[in-house]
Amino acid sequence: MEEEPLSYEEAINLAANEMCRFPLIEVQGVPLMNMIAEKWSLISAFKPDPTDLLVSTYPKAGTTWTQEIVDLLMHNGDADACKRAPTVERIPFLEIQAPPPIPSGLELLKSMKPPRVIKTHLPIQLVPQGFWENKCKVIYVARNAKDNLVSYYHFDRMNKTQPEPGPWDEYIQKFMRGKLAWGSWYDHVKGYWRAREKRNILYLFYEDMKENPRREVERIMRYLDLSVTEDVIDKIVQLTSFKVMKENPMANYTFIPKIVFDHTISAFMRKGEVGDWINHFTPTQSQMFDEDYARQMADVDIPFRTSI
Ligand code: PPS
Repeated sequence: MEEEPLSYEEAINLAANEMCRFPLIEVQGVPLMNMIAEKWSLISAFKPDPTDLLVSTYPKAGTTWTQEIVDLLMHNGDADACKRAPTVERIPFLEIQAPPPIPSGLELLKSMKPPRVIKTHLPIQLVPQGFWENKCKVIYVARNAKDNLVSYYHFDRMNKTQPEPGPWDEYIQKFMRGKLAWGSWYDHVKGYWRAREKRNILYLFYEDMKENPRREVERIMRYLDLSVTEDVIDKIVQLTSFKVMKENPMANYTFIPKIVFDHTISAFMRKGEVGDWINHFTPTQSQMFDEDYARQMADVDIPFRTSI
């Protein structure tokens, strides 16, 4: 007897259940979701076009915000044009391999003509060589370690494709040891920092974007060799404020089914602040973290701010 085909909802549930909480597998010492590790040779062989732009971050550092700014700049502030599809369909996530409706980055890239904006969380040593050979522009966004860690913790609670975060205290340890998906925050921010001049990387800070979004939008505009009017810049600043993006279904990730991203546990657009770490770290945890931070960051001077 022929089996009844699965409904869309059933297929998503099955896919999500089967692929729920992917284990991490190391690729060149960097833990990645197993679905990514399995496709690694294809991902690292990806050849971008010289006109493609890479937006790179450690997870939860301000990727979606920056993607929205870039998309709006490229569409002269046209809000409707930037609502043509959810972020993951407008801007392929290079390495992602996840349950539907999240499209595979490589598949999506095949269907799009350059110039494309491409998202990645890969540390610099894993970025496909083609990006450097073709001298692609790269925007890197970094966020202070404590807020980045807090945001990642809440994301791992609601995102059913990544390993369980476990208790907060243990999560801090995992972050410090680089055991979370996409590896060490410390190596990530240092890698791009050291390469920024040689590789013409625009290195931005989440804290600067919060402090003066207009200044940072203009910085991105200049880097992209674009020119938009003052009014359009004002409009972009307004459209990419936390409040507006939180309500934008094409930017707030609510299109992803609850079985994959459970916003009732924690919203993707959670707080969008600098300094929320203070509500999570106990004084003892904060001191221990700071001492370890000083050791891990002793060989570099990156001007991170944990408050503004
Ligand atoms: S991801 O999954 O790695 O792509 O996540 P990412 O977009 O890098 O980071 C999500 C955090 O960024 C906050 N966010 C914003 N903050 C300020 N303004 C705007 N417009 C904005 N958009 C997203 C989002 O709320 C997450 O941070 P937390 O601290 O968890 O709120």
